[in-house]
Amino acid sequence: MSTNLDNLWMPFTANKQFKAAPRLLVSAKGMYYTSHDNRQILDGTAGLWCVNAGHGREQIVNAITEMANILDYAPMFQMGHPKVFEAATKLAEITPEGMNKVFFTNSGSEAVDSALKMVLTYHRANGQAQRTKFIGRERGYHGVGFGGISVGGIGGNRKHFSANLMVGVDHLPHTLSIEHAAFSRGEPEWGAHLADNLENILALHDPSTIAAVIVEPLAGSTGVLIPPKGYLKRLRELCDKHGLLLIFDEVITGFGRLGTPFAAQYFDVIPDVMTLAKGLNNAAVPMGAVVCRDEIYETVVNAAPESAIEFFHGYTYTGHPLAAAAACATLDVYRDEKLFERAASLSQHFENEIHKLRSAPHVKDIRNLGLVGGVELSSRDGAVGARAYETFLKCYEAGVLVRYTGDILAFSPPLIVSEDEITRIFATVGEALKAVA
Ligand code: PXG
Repeated sequence: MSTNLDNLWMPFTANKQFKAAPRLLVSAKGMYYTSHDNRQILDGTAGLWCVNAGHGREQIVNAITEMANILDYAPMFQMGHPKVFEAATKLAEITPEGMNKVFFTNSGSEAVDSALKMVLTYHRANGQAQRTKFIGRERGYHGVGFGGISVGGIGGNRKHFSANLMVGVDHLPHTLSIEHAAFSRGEPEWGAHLADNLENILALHDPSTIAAVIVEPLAGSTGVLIPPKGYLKRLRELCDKHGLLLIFDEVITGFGRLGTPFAAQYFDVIPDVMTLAKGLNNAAVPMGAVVCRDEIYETVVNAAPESAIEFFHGYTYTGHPLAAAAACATLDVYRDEKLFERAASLSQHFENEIHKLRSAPHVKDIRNLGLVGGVELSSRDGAVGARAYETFLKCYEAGVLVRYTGDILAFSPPLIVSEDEITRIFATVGEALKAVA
């Protein structure tokens, strides 16, 4: 390979291992990447769970190109530009009723940290400044900001920074139980009672000091953990009972992954705040967002003195014109091509195909909902993650891109995937598992 790999420090990557045998993607169209060795790679992961409309969409590319020619950049502090207001309006058309206020960021991590600050600002404006603590969940992933890793529940992402995490954070137990719910199709029957642990945690704190609970409705990154039936409803009820806000981190579940615009609508549980990114603009330009209930915005804005800034937060690139143009075009593509409905209609085939892997070697559990799936493998003694890594490599060699975390394989194809492509993804994984020791 002629590309010099020395200077780049790669994120969440074994740098030495990667640079010894690199895998570069040089272009992408529709469901396929082209690799540096000129092979077509079927994208079983929508990039990193983000290219929901498929790659290289002309409408989105044109919107970005046009905007680059019209307005490269505009400040957003005490200024604005039309496209970012249009993006907020279009987004509010698909958010749950009563959640119409949008704060833009540049990533999911920034969306999470912004949401935490928004909640603290709201409680203060609402006369409850003592509500400062947050409750996250084990195995939660909320990005990599100090706020996000504090409420997040991944040991590996926290251990080097443990002395510097946010104070006043506690965690719910995660909801995965292979013992009680292995090979569940869709939402597991077992586990709604796990939400009641919130009462135990609250008993250790004074509930009136808790600002919010933050969870992914379906935990993606740590291996596709599907919420047990009734769990999220129970969590909502308990938050209401104690006056806590509920934040859904929908960075992965947003934009049709479950066949509805957001997981909130799928589970019929409406949070107070949602964090978004990834599918928001098909990942064509970095962008995230926080969406909140109207009352949160109104309370904060109305509590501030005349002409004073209400929320001391924002980024140079908040609402960047290129990101906003990409968001508007992406939301049009989702609507015009009915891609969320398409995801819903493909989900049964996806479920049937992924569960065919039950008899494949090493498979310990299979989990799925909408167009998300996880296959958990038994780990090789003393080498957690090796089996999934080798399976990922074999799939890549066979022209299919999958994700893995630990010994869990994860699948989240673009919503334009065909039934045949779904079949191919899981058949390829089946073959790979036969070849892995
Ligand atoms: N919240 C959730 C629920 C996420 O999944 C973030 C926040 C952070 O977003 P940014 O844009 O700051 O990365 C995420 C990101 C994987 C994988 O393979 C998942 C993510 C990112 C990279 C890889 O599981 N999720």
